[in-house]
Amino acid sequence: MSHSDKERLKRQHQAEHNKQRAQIFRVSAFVALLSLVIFAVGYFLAPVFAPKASGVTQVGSGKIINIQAAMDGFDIPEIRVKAGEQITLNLTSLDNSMHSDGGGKHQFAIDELGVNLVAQPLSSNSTTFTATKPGVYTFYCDICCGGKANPTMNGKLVIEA
Ligand SMILES: [Cu+2]
Repeated sequence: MSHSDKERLKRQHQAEHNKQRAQIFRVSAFVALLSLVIFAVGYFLAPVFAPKASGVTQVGSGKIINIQAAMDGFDIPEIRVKAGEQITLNLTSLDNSMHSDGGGKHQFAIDELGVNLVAQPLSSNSTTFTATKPGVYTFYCDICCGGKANPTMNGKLVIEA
């Protein structure tokens, strides 16, 4: 093998190597772009498919209440607890900040019990209180669409003796 043959072979090798690298780069760029698209789609659709994590759970001698609010009201119209129970209330707003009415915030207030909780758009907020006196209490949101007077934006907390 002459010197020039060796040189030619080396150049061929180099060219092959560069081609491979370019291809790896193209594949990586494609995978990166694809990941970004999948992430973006997932990010924007997540609230739509998010599990409805609302409900009332007994924990020891208290209750955890997960309640969600949107423009069409609270997803639990009536909550039953027992007098003396410690209540942890988690309020989630399902609306985003693009809502002109209330800016996507929702409230959970019970005047008689001094409960006044506000959840920011697409966020949760929580508070704890003790269910003292048995009775039927109205909880409401006074932030959005007609507020307190809107029949969908309120519900009942029943404290059983
Ligand atoms: Cu509201």
